[in-house]
Amino acid sequence: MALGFIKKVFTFGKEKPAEKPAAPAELTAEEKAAISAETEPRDRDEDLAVAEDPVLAEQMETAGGPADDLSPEDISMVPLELLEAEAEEEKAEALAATADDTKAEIEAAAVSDAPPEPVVPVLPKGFAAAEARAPEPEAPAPAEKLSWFQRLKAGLFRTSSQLTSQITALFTKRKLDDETLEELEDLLIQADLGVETALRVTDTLASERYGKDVTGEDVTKIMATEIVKVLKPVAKPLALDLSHKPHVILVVGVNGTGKTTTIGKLAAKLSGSGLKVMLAAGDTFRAAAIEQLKIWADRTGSTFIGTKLGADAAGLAYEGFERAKAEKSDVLIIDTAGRLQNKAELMAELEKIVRVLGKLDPDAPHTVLQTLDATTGQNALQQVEIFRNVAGVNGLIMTKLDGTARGGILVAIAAKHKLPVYFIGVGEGIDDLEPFEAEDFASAIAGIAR
Ligand SMILES: Nc1nc2c(ncn2[C@@H]2O[C@H](COP(=O)(O)OP(=O)(O)OP(=O)(O)O)[C@@H](O)[C@H]2O)c(=O)[nH]1
Ligand SMILES: [Mg+2]
Repeated sequence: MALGFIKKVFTFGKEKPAEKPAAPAELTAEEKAAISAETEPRDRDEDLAVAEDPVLAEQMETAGGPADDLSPEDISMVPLELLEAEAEEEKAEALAATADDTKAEIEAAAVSDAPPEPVVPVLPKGFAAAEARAPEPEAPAPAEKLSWFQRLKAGLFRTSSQLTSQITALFTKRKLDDETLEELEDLLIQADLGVETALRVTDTLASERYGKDVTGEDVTKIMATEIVKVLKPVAKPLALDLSHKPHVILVVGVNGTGKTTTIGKLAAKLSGSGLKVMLAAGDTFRAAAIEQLKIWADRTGSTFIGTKLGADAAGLAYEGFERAKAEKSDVLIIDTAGRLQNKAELMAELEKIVRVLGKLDPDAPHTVLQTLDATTGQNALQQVEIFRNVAGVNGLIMTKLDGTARGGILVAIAAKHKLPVYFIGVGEGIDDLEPFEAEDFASAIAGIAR
């Protein structure tokens, strides 16, 4: 049973999560303020509009006034009997005309199958019949969804185009010598790939092609192969040991690196696979952070546990763990407040959360996930170093790989820390989190087709 679950979850990143009904949109603080301002009773004087030039009653036109073309004198001069006789005559003529029209209509209907014309009522002056609504234009066929690799390639386009154009420029009509090798090494280091990977590429290139003509394409191919060698050992699925009930995932990282959003995306995948998920709002510093996680819980059908603003985060983590155990949740994901790795006091708080969870289960937290923002560049290396020492980080997720020119940093982090990279984030949407694949990533960064 547990094994079945594990197998399912091992591949959960590949499965499309079941569609969950979106939670009703929450009102933002501004929207609430706008609504209360609108419903607030206002000063009466302010409400009453005063006409600048009131129209006098005697100047007002009335609908039932005398006809313009007949003066009162004219009317009084016509004998009453004559008027009545004329009226009778007109009535008879009108009746005869109507009878003729009706007869013609019946005859026409008998020979035609066409649907009768709709009766258009005569509207009073000042009104017009609304034009018949044109039929709704047909919705354009949905654009074909890009494959995962296409999305990854698009996300890493800035990284790869910068890198490949520099490599192409360097190797235009040049033989491979020490000078070009050195320039290539600098270029790869500047692209955040790290010294180790840069040396791997130049060493392989030198051993295979030294003194020969080399094209930019030759170099990017070798670069992709070397990047795969670095990434392959860290591209692992997130293993969940569901015998724990719950498997506890603590999510840590610097401010704004995508912790809460990533938790939401993970919860969507897990609950979409039929697992019972609980989300604990361990970021007790900001009311908005608690609310943000609550929205993700609602969206993903996860249970939510939070506490009041400013409460002890370690206490909430403990309480969340106890409740998740009692409710037999499969996975408990604990959000934490973002913190800079050099703020000792905040880092100590993180240490406390880990310690407290360990009291309920010596193996907990079973996974300590760190989110890294791909746009940060080199600083991410140091972030991993410190969070790893303090909180025992044992897995990484790199976010914001869409549209960054610094995607190469993931290669440097993999080479240095050798920590598993479980997923990568390529957008803000619920589905924009994909299992990390070494070959895909290397090809996308080198701008080559797969
Ligand atoms: N483009 C893009 N934006 C992302 C991605 N992941 C998260 N974001 C956005 O990054 C911003 C910060 O994300 P959060 O999830 O709030 O980050 P956090 O680490 O929880 O932030 P703190 O709680 O303040 O420390 C939000 O606007 C997210 O929508 C991603 O993969 N791509
Ligand atoms: Mg957050």
